[in-house]
Amino acid sequence: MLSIVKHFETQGTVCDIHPLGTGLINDTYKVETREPDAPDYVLQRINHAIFQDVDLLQGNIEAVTRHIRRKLEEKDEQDIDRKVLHFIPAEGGKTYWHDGKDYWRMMVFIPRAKTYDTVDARFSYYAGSAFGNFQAMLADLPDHLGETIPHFHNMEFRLAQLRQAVEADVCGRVHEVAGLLAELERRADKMCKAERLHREGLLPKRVCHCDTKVNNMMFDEDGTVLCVIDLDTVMPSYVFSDYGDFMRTAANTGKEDDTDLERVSFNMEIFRAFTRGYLESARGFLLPVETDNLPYAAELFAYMQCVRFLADYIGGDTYYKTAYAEHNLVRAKAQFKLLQSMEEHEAEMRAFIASCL
Ligand code: GN1
Ligand code: MG
Repeated sequence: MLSIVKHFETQGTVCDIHPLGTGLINDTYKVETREPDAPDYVLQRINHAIFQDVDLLQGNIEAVTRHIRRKLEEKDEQDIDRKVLHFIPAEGGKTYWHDGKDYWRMMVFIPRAKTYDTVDARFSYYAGSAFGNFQAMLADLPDHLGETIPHFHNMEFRLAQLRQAVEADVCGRVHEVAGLLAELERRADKMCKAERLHREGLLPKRVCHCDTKVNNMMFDEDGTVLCVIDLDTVMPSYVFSDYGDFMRTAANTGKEDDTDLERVSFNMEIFRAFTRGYLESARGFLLPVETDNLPYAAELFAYMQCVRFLADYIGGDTYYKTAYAEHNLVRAKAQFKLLQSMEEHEAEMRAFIASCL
């Protein structure tokens, strides 16, 4: 790895490199430097099987970080280097390095920042306003962003993938999951509503983050949000993506891969706090069709993630990193339990959103 780092324009002498974070896709390392005035760095091996067009990927990320940096400068923000990611140029002038086999990139490590896998109501409120703000800052992005993963949050496409996996049944796992598959099919039509609204010209695509897991956000020591990280999936999507994925990850009383379904349920306190923050910063640009459908957005992302984990399980675990044989199945079941709990709270969600507006 040291030989990889040498191709980037970094400062200081590297004294340690160790794994960082819990992402399911890329491999991430922290690179520490000896000199106190040299920054530490984050080194990532980009999962090239998933992000096949690395040039488009980094082009998107550069456009987004450049735009946010300019916005922060215009607002005279302090501490800008901790509020937007800074990618390091590599030999050849790109922000990635291809070693013949793997693609690598480096960014400056943001000091004294924390990530969390679970957050309380106060942090959720900050997170809501940060993601609303992120979308608002990118509303006038001049560059056109490509889809780094084609059809990424397209529910019709994800269902088609699941059905193909079921049809092929390469591991003979379909019979074990017949009950869950039937529950998913029963909801399929309702869950494809966003695609229908878009085709009818009623629902716009905007620049979204598309991976608003709670641990993709950096918090300062006082709990305020510094910035949003993991920008690989920033692309045009429905605002439902960002609202829904945060609900799915932060407003779950259990874990994404909880083996005890009793622990999994929808946390209304987190829902309320995040929604309040999000609507405060995003209501200026949101259309009624977007705010009306936020309860659907929450359900959609638990549902979509269940479909994706289950398709990967049936297909032989080729996409997500897994720690044991049934891991994707456990994840799918936990997401389904979360969905059921959200469904029970649908009317309550609707009433709260109306009260915020
Ligand atoms: C992946 O890399 P990570 O862990 O932030 C995935 C998301 C899923 C998530 C499920 C590119 O995100 O879409 O929601 O796992 N990212 C990609 O935990 O597929
Ligand atoms: Mg991540």
